[in-house]
Amino acid sequence: MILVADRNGAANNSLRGGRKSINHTNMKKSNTNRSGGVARLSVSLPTGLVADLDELVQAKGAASRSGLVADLVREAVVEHQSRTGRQNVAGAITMVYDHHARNLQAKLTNLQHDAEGLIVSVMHVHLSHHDCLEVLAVRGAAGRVRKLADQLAAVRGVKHAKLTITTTEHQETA
Ligand code: NI
Repeated sequence: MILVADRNGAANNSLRGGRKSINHTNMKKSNTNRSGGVARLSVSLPTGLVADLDELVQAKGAASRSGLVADLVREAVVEHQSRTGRQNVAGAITMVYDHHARNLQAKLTNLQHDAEGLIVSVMHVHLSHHDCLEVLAVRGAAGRVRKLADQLAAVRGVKHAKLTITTTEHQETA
């Protein structure tokens, strides 16, 4: 199969386990810069995974295999960059907590005040008698965003906390 990627080797991390290889010899040197242009490369995937990929293309209504693979690669790149700490990211921290837990509200409030500048918006939903759902829209250095999410998740009484991130840097879409 043929897929399109904008970075040499980036596709390596995007697909789930199993055999895979990327034939770099098909990459044109002139197309390996990170902005603009399209590079063609061939990859080898287990047959079953190709069938899964095609099903996913259909299910998601993606324009092509290339478009879907490019999306998966971008997701993996953003995820990777978010661990380096330097990249600016935007995203949401979604959490559910029992507001009856001792000192929980005060701890969460303190952490959010300490993360000055990171939180741009907060939505609070009283889910049930016990549980609250809170969604924090965040923007800033990846390391700080991730640290805040980890700190909130660690507070006793927080049942679930998940950080979803995207990039704030403009990217060409294939
Ligand atoms: Ni509430």
